[in-house]
Amino acid sequence: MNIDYKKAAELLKNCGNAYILIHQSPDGDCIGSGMTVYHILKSMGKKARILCSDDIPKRYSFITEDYIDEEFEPDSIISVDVADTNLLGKYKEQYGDKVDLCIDHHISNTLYAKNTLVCPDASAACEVLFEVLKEMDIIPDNRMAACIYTGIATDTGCFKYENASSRCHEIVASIKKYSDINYAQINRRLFDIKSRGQLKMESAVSDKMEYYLDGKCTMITVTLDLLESLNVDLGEIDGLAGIPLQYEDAEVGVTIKQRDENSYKISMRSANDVNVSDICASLGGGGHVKAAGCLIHGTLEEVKAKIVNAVEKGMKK
Ligand SMILES: [Mn+2]
Repeated sequence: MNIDYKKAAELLKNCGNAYILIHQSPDGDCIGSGMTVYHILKSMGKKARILCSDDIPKRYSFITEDYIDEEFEPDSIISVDVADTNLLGKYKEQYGDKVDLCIDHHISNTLYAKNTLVCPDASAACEVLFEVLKEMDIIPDNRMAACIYTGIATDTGCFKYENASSRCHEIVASIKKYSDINYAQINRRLFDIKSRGQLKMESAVSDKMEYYLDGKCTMITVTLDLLESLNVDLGEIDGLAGIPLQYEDAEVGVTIKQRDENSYKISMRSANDVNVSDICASLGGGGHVKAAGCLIHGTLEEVKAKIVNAVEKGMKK
């Protein structure tokens, strides 16, 4: 059932002790919104626990450092920024059909929860949560402000993408007004700093970038061998997908990450009008119009050929 802010606020007030589910390959928005719900519940004297199928990247440790993991029997299951139960990874089987409240901003939300607050116009799940907090008469404290800011800033690419609406700027303005934290330092943490491994990885993949379809389709590849030779782990390289679009003539930027011997995870980004959601759907995946992904099986050469073929068809549309 679709619900409004008011109903979501009411459910949060009455949810009892809760588990908070966030999506696999966690990003700033699901971590920020998960931690915001955690703080809300804790402030109301409830127990709260965040469950994620993958480890939280250390880049976000500044918003998770006051998280305390404790075991308890939950009264409710809440999910944030999770459009589909497949994104729950190893928790799908146990909790996928038991979610009481889902707060999300993906238009593709499958309405798997008993109650769903989904706002497709919101830049981030954290933006939706801000509205819920308002409904609850809660002014975000410094900790919540850092979480909400992190979600909005990361999902808008530091306010660069088209989803950086006037409303999202208003929310950030209001958060800044009532909090006392160093936002420049957060931005540096989220968007600027890199480990030595990441720096080495960026130069390695840029150096070997491939240019297809007259340079309109650019492609970088991270193989397991490359990860190993540079001593970098998969969790450290979530920022690579923007690199292929840095080339001036690129329309579609493709990042290929090897999963195992014969499977590759693809991230696709569109610079202008090409719909990469459609292209990835034709390859068995999906996502947003300008940022989508899929998983392809085969040898690396086969995978690249499939991608170029699908991108070429997608460009003609
Ligand atoms: Mn999000």
